[in-house]
Amino acid sequence: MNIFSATYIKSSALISQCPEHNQPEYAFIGRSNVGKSSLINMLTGQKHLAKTSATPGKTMLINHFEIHSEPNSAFGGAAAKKAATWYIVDLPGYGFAQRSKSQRAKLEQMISSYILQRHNLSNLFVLIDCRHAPQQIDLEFMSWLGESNVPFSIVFTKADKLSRAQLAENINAYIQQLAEEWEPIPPHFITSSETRQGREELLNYIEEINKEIAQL
Ligand SMILES: Nc1nc2c(ncn2[C@@H]2O[C@H](COP(=O)(O)OP(=O)(O)O)[C@@H](O)[C@H]2O)c(=O)[nH]1
Ligand SMILES: [Mg+2]
Repeated sequence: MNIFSATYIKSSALISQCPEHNQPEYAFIGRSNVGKSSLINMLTGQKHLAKTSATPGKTMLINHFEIHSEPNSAFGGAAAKKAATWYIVDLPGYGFAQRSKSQRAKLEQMISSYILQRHNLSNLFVLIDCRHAPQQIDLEFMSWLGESNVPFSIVFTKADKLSRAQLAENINAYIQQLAEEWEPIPPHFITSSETRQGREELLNYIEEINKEIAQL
């Protein structure tokens, strides 16, 4: 897939303020600082599209970006070249301990109503820092997604921060942990916003879902 434009649309505090819900939408979520904004910038090829930060917990709103893309396959004629419009959503991070209890409750309420009520949410990408052992907060969040029938996949981030052997070890350990609860194991991707590892795989995955939706 070739992304030829990515534009910031708006930031919303409530689902009722989100843009029109007539296009497939892909949201990115995970703990504060896991690399959500960096991944969005890497995928779109625009370094400053989503605000990245060394200080965790900055994104407090639902941020919509509109994407225009086309398949990069040269085959299949005009139909296969059909351009697509879809949204990327940068969500606030969860589990940021330095927020007050009431602030956290408010954010959780906003995130869960977005996830459960946004009809055009085609897939939620749950980001996991590949350096860490499985964390309860992520596992519980994914269990809740499963119970709520929310389609999601896992994106391991910051792969450049580990050696090849350590990366393989950590991913295997994570998958073993997932296998205790999930059959089949949710789709997963290994990425780095530094080296652009995983970019093609993620964009192809999105393209496939977009195509399925277009055929409905
Ligand atoms: N080395 C490396 N650093 C990353 C990567 N992704 C994000 N970071 C850094 O991690 C910090 C948090 O990233 P950000 O995208 O703002 O995380 P967010 O809070 O989940 O949106 C920033 O300092 C980024 O530069 C990655 O793939 N590799
Ligand atoms: Mg962010």
